[in-house]
Amino acid sequence: MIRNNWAITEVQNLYNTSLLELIYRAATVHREYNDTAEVQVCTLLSIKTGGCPEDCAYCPQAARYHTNVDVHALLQKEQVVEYAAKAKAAGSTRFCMGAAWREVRDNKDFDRVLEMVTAVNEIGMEVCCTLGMLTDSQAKKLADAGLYAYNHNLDTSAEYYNEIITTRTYDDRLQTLDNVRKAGVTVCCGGIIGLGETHSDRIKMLHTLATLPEHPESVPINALVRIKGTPLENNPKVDIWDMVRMIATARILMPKTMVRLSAGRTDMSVAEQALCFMAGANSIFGGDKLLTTPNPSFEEDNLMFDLLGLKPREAFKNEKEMAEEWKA
Ligand code: SAM
Ligand code: DTB
Ligand code: SF4
Repeated sequence: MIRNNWAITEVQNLYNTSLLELIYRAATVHREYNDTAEVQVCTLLSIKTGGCPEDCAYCPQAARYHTNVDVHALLQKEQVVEYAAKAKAAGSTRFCMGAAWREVRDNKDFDRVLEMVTAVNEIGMEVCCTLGMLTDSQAKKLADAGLYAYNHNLDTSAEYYNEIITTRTYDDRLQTLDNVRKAGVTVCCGGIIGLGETHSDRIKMLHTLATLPEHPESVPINALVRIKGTPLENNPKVDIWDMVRMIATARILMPKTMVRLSAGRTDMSVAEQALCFMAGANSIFGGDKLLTTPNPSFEEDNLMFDLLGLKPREAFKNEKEMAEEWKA
């Protein structure tokens, strides 16, 4: 049963379940709702990099920190489509374009992004964008252009948010998510662990996600990538068990959601990633770059898939299954 009325104490009890029992329960839910042999491979591209006015303490692209990021203006549509087609040929079925913007502005750059969305949709990939805050009319325009998903992370709990970002509020985030929903675009919304938050903050974030009016179709769980020059550069490395615990709890709370093992895989062994899949993760980012930081190559991941008996998930699977049910 899909529930949106989880009590915070229920989330807390799940999260604090002894680890092997938690993994077992998450694996059971995962098996019931999803094909556990399938993992979706998604690819990211930073279409506009660096120079961002926001102060997100983790981010290599915030202009105010001195990081080594390669700043560039908005790419051309042709460059983006070429990159997407290569990712598709390598087995990726979802393509996410990221821009280091605080919010979308109604200008020529946005028009170009709309064209990119249409072009990538036409090659048969699930198109996702992450462009910062959106108004409802901008969300509508993206939907009309063929956008399948919009990524907008809550990152952490409402209480801890101000420690990480001061240039916008948690409510701003929730408002954009609502605009995305209303436009009929699927929601991709998750968080980062390793920001210095407590277990209670993680529990609260999972509770917020699992009690939204509809669960996000996609929940990325990122391990902080520590970036030199940012305020969080010296944070301790995320413990794999914390990652597994987050994924397992998310899986139990949101059985049908795609739970994405997102940033942080370069620091994880195949055995550690296997635990994440066991605990319910059913997607990764593939290709040797995330937005600005390294990620395992397609070749490395293919070897991992062969070893673990996993296969890449096709694009638009939910829609195909719904169409089949309609026919029956
Ligand atoms: N500027 C837009 C925004 O913030 O919504 C979109 C791009 S932003 C880079 C997308 C997401 O990447 C952030 O919400 C954050 O969750 C994630 N991210 C950024 N830097 C990260 C890091 N160093 N480690 C892990 N995740 C990170
Ligand atoms: C998400 O939750 N993680 C991705 C995607 N959504 C946009 C981004 C991870 C970025 C990691 C740091 C970087 O490469 O710049
Ligand atoms: Fe800008 Fe997004 Fe990075 Fe925050 S996470 S500094 S909004 S690019």
